Amino acid sequence: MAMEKAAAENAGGAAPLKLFGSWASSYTHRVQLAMRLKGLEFEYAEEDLGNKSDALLRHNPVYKKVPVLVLPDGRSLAESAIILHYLDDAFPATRQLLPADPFDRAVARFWCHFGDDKLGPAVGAVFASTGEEQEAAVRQVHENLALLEAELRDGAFKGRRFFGGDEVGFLDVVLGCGSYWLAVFEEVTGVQLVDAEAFPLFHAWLRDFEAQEQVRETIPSIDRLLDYARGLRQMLLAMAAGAGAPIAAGAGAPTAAPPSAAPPAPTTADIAVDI
Ligand SMILES: N[C@@H](CCC(=O)N[C@@H](CS)C(=O)NCC(=O)O)C(=O)O
Repeated sequence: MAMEKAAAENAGGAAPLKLFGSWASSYTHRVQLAMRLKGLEFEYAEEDLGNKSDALLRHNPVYKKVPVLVLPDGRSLAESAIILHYLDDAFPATRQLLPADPFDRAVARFWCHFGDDKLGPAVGAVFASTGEEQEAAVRQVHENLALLEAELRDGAFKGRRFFGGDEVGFLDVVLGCGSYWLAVFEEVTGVQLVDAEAFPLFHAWLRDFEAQEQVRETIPSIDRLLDYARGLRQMLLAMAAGAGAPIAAGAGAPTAAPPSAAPPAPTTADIAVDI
């Protein structure tokens, strides 16, 4: 089978692909899941985001974030969506996650951008706020989910089991690896985000995605995520109270790295939630 051959070739070199990641990072999970779906072997290095390794800073001096993929020859790539594109290009004999058609590829990239630019930050804002600010963030999440629901019902993804078609593809990996945080945040904040009646197609897609074998291998246990999210929310709310300013949430969900609390006092721009 082409995939097994590619995996064997990928494993047969002197050094395998190496992934720097963080256990709770949805961006890291994107790359782990993509490599599992492709049957690519890789070494994994867990980063302490509160005390980043020299290797991570050397490989990603621009953003200093995980995930980073290091190739067998030592070159490296950062940014999860870029890594996913690279994996499709560099291992053409493996299962392709992006669609073949140029227009469909562009549509998948567009909705990937939407996930990182609109949906993720709105979810992060719900997690990191309370009161009226949180209510506004919940409205934004619902507006964004309604846009995805409409695409599943009548738009680009109508009639498909997954965004990628019959199988999990690029956009499923991108959206799915952030979407399990919705349930975690619902539990921690007590706010309902994915109402199965309001968003039946999105809800069904997420359940189907989460049931996939490679997804179950990739996503940490809900209890571990809940513990982590509870601690992080407490810390964020305490910091916001100390800063005397509401919290701004960044794209995605929480990192293990506490934002700097050193003087000067954090402003809204310093406190972000990236999961
Ligand atoms: N746009 C980036 C986001 C990566 C990201 O936010 N990574 C977080 C972990 S989820 C991180 O490394 N945070 C450490 C920091 O911000 O210092 C991607 O898609 O890879």
